[in-house]
Parts: sequence; structure tokens; C-alpha cells
Amino acid sequence: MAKTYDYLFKLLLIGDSGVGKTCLLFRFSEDSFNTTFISTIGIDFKIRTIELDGKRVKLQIWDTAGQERFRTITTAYYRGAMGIMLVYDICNEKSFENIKNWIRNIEEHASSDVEKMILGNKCDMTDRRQVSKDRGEKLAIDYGVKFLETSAKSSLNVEEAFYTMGRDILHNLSSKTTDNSAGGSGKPVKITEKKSKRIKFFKCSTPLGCSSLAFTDHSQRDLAVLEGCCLPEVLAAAVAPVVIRGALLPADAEMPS
Ligand SMILES: Nc1nc2c(ncn2[C@@H]2O[C@H](COP(=O)(O)OP(=O)(O)OP(=O)(O)O)[C@@H](O)[C@H]2O)c(=O)[nH]1
Ligand SMILES: [Mg+2]
Repeated sequence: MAKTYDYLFKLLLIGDSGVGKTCLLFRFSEDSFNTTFISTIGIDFKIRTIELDGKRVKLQIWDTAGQERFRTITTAYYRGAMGIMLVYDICNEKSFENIKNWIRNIEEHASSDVEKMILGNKCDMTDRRQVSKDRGEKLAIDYGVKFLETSAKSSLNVEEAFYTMGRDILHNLSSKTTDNSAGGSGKPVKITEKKSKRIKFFKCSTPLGCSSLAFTDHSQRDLAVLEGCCLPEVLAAAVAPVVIRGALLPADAEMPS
């Protein structure tokens, strides 16, 4: 089947639990907002294809759980990311202070040329603000990354944030292409993504289905990491082999949009 896009960019949302990562993603991918807090289990993703500089760019956006107990799972996804958005809540001082720890995680686990951006979310809640815009901007300058205050609720700067990230990655790629062609090869640069050999993911569809994405290398040991998922219990209790009906796909699979 013909490819319907020119580029595929993998993005990752990270930050403390409750800062609004999932809401930002839903606002961008589905233009919806939910006031109920349903904490993400493990990792999830959404896709939206946008046009940048006349190119069709497919954004595969991975939404990580902010909770500490999922850290092993979520950090496995840093390596393949081309752009990482670090989110804090402007009404939560602690989530802002933790940005430096999230940056450290990126330094340890992501590729060195990953594009980064800091987002101060929930800026619609002016009466509960704890972190000034100036402090957000200063932090971003210290780390040499872009900064925006966003609101998943009012939509402020949500499109702007993802488009900016996409554009920055695209421009980086273009400059790399230019650098390479300066070497005289004259060949087109093939853009490939690193393949994760070990980790696979599937949608949980057991009788106790917890409706989350689960990750495994097919051993119980790895499944046991998934505290929020019902699968460890299902497997532990199983007398016959458990049939997992979700499609098994490599983590870097191109998902249906
Ligand atoms: N007022 C306001 N509330 C928001 C905004 N974004 C998210 N929220 C609320 O904040 C709560 C947490 O949002 P989530 O998007 O689930 O948070 P998260 O960062 O994904 O949390 P984890 O999945 O646990 O890591 C929800 O009750 C949302 O409705 C925003 O921009 N403004
Ligand atoms: Mg979430």
C-alpha cells in the first residue's frame, strides 16, 4: 500500500503524574478534553498526521505514565524518540522542580540529539498558579530548549507545541541531509528508526481486560513489572495456556491511524 506520509516522527510525553500529558495528547489528536483524572497505565500512543513545509508528517505520540512504578517500562521508550516534551503543571511547584530529574532521565536514556521542549500546562488555572511564566522560561533557557505555557482545557498553545516540535525535528533532519550531501555522496538519506528487539506491546484483551497497553518479551518476569495490568494475575492463575487475542506488534510498528 502506498505510504500516505513523507516522514514518521516519534514523540514522547514525560512528566509527573497528573500534570496533563494525556489531556494534551487528547486535545491534539482528538480535540477533546476530560476533567476526570484517569492515570495512565504504562504507556499509550496516538497518531496525527500534519503538514509541515509542504510535507506530510505523521506524528506517533507516546504518552507515558508519570507514576514511578512504571518507570522501567516508560524509559525503554526514550531511545526511539526523536522529540521529547517535558510537561509540568503551573499549579504544582513540585512538578516544576522535577523537570530537572526528567531532563536527567533523558540524558541517561534518550539519544543525544533528541529534540526537547518544556511545557507548563494548565495555564488556564490562573488563580491556582504556583510557578510564574518567567521561571518556566528561565529554566528552558538554562537547558537551551523551547518553552510554552499550554492549556489542554482551553487548547491554548497545544497545536503550537506539537507543530513547533515537528518543525524543529524536520529542520534538524534537513540540516543533517545538507551536511551529508556536502560530503558528495549525492545519495538520498534514508531515515530509519532503531528497532527494539526485545519489547513488544499488545492491547490487553483477556477476560479481565484492564483496557491498557501491556508490554512484554513473553516472559512472566517482564509482565510482572506491569502492576497496573491484570495480565500478571491472569497468567499466574492460568492452568491452561492463556490466549492473548491482541495483535502482537513490534514497539516500533507503524500503527493504523
Ligand atoms: N484546568 C486544567 N486541568 C487539566 C489540564 N490538563 C489536564 N488537566 C486535568 O488534570 C488531571 C490530570 O490530567 P492527565 O492528563 O490525566 O495527567 P497525566 O499527566 O497524563 O497523568 P499520568 O497519566 O498519571 O502520568 C485531569 O483531571 C485533567 O482533567 C489543563 O490544561 N487545565
Ligand atoms: Mg496520563
